[in-house]
Formats: sequence, C-alpha cells, structure tokens
Amino acid sequence: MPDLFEAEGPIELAEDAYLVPGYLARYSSEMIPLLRNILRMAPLRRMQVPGGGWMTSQISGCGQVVWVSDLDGYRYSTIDPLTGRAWPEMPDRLHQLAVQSAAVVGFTDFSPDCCLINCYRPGTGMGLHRDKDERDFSAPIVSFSLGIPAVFLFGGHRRRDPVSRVTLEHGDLVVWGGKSRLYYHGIAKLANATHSELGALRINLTFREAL
Ligand code: MD3
Ligand code: FE
Repeated sequence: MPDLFEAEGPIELAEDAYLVPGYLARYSSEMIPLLRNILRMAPLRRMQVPGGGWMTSQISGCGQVVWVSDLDGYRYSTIDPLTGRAWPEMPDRLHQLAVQSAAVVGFTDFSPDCCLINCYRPGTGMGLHRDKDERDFSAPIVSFSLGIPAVFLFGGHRRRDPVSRVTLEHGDLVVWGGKSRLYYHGIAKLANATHSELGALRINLTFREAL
C-alpha cells in the first residue's frame, strides 16, 4: 500500500499528456494573492464568440499576450480589450512554477509568454474545442487547477472521437504536449461546491507559448 503522505506521481491521460494530482497544493496560498493582484488590474469578464454566443466561464490573464475572443474571431492580443492597456506582467514566481511543472513530466525547455485565467462558477463550463491559436504546437500547455472540482473532458484529434472524463481538483497539474497537443477537450458544467480558500469558484491557469 502506498504511503498516505507520499505525493502522487504523474498519470498519463493520453499520449504525452499527464495529470499530477495535488502537485500545486503546496503553492496555492502563495499563488492566490498573485492572482488577486492580476485580477485587480485586468478584471474577469465573459467573452463573446464569433458565432454571437457568450462563453459561460470568465477570462483574464497576464503575460505578453492573452487569448481573447469577440465577433471578429479568436486571437492572442497584447492589449486587454476591456482596459485598453497591456496585460499585467506575468509574475516571475508564476513563470517559475509553470517551467518547473512542465519539467516534472519531461518538457524541459518551456517558457510561457501567456497565462490565461479561466474562472468557473457552479453551472458554467467550456465546450469541446482545440487550442490552435498558438504559433508553435511543439510547446506544451501547462494547466493549474485551483478551487472547486471540475470534470475535464478529453477526446482525440476528431470532434467525434470518444470522450474520457477525469475530475480535476484543487492543486492538480495537467501538462499537454506532443502527440495529444491538439486533442479536443472541454470542461463539464460544474456542480455546486465550496472551497475553503476560494469559495464557490474554480480557477484554471493555462500557461502557453503563444508567440
Ligand atoms: C488538452 N481550459 O483554456 S485546462 C482552455 O480547465 C481550456 O479551464 C480548461 O481548455 C480549463 O483552453 C482545460 C487543461 C488543458 C489545457 C490545454 C489543452 C487541456 C488541453 C490543450 C490541448 C489538449
Ligand atoms: Fe483549451
């Protein structure tokens, strides 16, 4: 029987995609104040999609560029369309944690220029999609989950491929690269729950090399 206090190692979810349960839990209390500070400068907002609908999660971010969406399409932008200013700089500590996290599963030359912040409340989610607005798909995407749990859905290269489900909890690290970098994925509508530090909220950070 594994030691109850031993950290869990990486679980391969798909080819070149790994979940490291609880890896970030020990860093969450230092990350949350950094996130609050970013969201003070670049508030969370819902984004409209080109078809006219609205995403149900709320988005912000930091770094040189952040992913944005409006009726004209999806793109990475150096300017926050809500404030008209540059996005907040990515705190060195967040950058360092993202680089360290990628290295845990063997991606050793990752240097993100974008940290997208997705914020979910119970009843919200994210439909199946691919992340394909980045310039170079050879870099992985590193995801930090904080707050209440969510069911992550992931399929394959085709929208019709069968979908697997895995629950992402506070402190979970997911790294997607290589062969599964362009897999379809999404987040099922969140159930009601409360987290001790964040309340009825899930925050997901995705670190990307977008430029
Ligand atoms: C699989 N975010 O921001 S993170 C997104 O929890 C996004 O907020 C989800 O999908 C969230 O685009 C999922 C895990 C993740 C991130 C990027 C991926 C999974 C991925 C890229 C390719 C395949
Ligand atoms: Fe995505």
